[in-house]
Amino acid sequence: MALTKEEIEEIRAYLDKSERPIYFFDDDPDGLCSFLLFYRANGRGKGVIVKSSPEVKEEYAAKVNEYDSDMVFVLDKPLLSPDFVENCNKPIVWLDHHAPAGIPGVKYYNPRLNDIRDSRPTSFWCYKIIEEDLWMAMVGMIGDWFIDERLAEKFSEEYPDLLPKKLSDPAEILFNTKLGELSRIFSFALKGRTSEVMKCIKILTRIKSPYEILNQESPAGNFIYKRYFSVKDEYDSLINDILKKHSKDNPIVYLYPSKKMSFTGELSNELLYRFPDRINIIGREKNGYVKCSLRSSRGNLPEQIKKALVGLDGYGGGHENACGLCVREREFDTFLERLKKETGIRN
Ligand SMILES: [Mn+2]
Repeated sequence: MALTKEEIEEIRAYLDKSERPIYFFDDDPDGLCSFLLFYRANGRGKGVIVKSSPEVKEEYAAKVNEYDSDMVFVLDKPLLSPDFVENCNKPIVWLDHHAPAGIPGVKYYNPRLNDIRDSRPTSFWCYKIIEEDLWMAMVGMIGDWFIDERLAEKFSEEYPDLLPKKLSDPAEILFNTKLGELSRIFSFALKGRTSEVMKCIKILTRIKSPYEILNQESPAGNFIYKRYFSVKDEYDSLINDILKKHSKDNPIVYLYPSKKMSFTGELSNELLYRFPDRINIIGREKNGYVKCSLRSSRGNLPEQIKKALVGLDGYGGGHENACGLCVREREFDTFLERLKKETGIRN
């Protein structure tokens, strides 16, 4: 057991008690759905998406005071700045499933503290805590490339057309089912300008069923679906370009300018699904740095990245098969050569 029964009850009690919760969450389906689950269970509060950095930085503390919040929830973010804690005089509940990184002054919950191999997503735990809106929890979990057999079975019974029974491979589900498509719809709702993103999130807090979106059964669902298609155009042009130019490579390396939307995580996932035995690195160039997503099914990716980064100006980490990386542009080639050695790729 990862989060204990006591921990689950504690978090539930904090959520029930709060009258003006503020939520800081990661900008992917797992983070978004974690927020939506808590927001919908509590019925009040404000959501703040934390983009472009794995850390909730100091400047976000001002939002807590601005909103006059009574309780802070940090969801699915790997890092929290000690200066944020310093400048925020409200209780902070931090729930995450990345490498443990708790700091003083915070009520920190992470399944890995009890079992380092337990990387079940944040939305899984949010569902365990509130036990409502299973469909949204499923959207979040599959976005993190994860499926829980028991919950999947329950979900399939209610929505056999979204997730056929007996499917258990997350990649297959992500790219070949309606549930997977929903996860991409949620993911694409987070792309683009912050004002548009916040509008989509607000609409998602009110959606009652997955069919509202998939079959455009309401104006709200229709809005989210339309938005998905306009973002998808941009995504498709990138994936098609990669497939045209790099479908024979290993590793697959593709860098594109940062003035386009960030799809590195989504592109990486699709490439891992299409080419499961290859490594892929998809990045955007910005201010002299390259920010990348890496996927690989060859062993321990965080360890390999750490070794390849020794002495270089950069950082990276994440999960065993899925990582983020930021490295100085002129050192990218060095990093790449080392990573090939670490992972046993020969040219
Ligand atoms: Mn996550």
